[in-house]
Amino acid sequence: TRIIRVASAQVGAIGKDTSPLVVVNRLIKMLDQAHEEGVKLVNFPELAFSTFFARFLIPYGEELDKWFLKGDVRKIEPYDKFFAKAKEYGISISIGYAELTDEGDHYNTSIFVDQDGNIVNKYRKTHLPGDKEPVPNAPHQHLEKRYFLPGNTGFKAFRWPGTGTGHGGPIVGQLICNDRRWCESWRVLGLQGTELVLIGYNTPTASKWLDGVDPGKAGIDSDKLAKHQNDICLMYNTYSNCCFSICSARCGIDDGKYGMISGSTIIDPNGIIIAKAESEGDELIWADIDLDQCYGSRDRVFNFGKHRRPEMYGLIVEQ
Ligand code: CDT
Repeated sequence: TRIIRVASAQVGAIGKDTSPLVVVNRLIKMLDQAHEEGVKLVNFPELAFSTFFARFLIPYGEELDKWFLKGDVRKIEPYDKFFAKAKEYGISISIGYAELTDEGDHYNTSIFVDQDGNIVNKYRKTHLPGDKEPVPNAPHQHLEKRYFLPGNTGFKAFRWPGTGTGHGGPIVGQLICNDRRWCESWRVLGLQGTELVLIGYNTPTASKWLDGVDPGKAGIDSDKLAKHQNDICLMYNTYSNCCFSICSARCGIDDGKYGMISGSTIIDPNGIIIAKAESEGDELIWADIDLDQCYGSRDRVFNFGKHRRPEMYGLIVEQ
């Protein structure tokens, strides 16, 4: 067995004017709890340090760049306190933030920082949802295509060494929010033998306005429908790629009016949810996962080498 204790840190409402230090202290509180529980890895949400600013129309330039972090995020105040605490506890983390590069490019990014404080992987979000131009008359906007460049890192699996689980460490991959809805993202990680997929999300409850789905037709309200769609993509893709997944929500009602779904999960290779957040706010959930469990279906029904027919899938990669 290769058992390791992992956690998902769900982060509740953050207002437009909430100070970064207040957010950092909330995240540290969850690190404290993780440390008490003997957790080795904590997964945090997409854009975890601020409110989901892509819902606002913000002028390009200085005003927009205030939402972004430039340079080594581990060394920027007050975020440095969060990274120092994780290192002190020897806890590895995956966390999302808005990245401004030295060249002036903007990305929706996630980093994996190991137990010694080293950045082992940087992933930039591939599938950017929403719009470049504001949608007239929508109650609020989703302007990721306006503020971020499409990620250029690709879905790169990496080793997380020093965990004591043998085999050179777990094989890990990162995805960000909308990426989780696309089976292609998962399969590219699956083909690299990924054992653990880490995901953060900001999913508005008002999906009728944002993605064209009419919850009325599904007979349930938009919050329930969005949670259902979140669960099914995670359960199926975790199962069909023979891995574990940890998924963390930025949720709650920001500024009293912008609702986002909760429902953070840890899921096993059978597609079973083994831990799930129950609140609409900050909450740490954890589970002991045995990475050897990835290899049952990997050797049988999802033995990629034996059963896949890539020669029949060409349409998927045609433009
Ligand atoms: N942040 C993010 O990617 N959210 C999307 C909602 C898009 S609705 C225009 C998601 O897939 O959850």
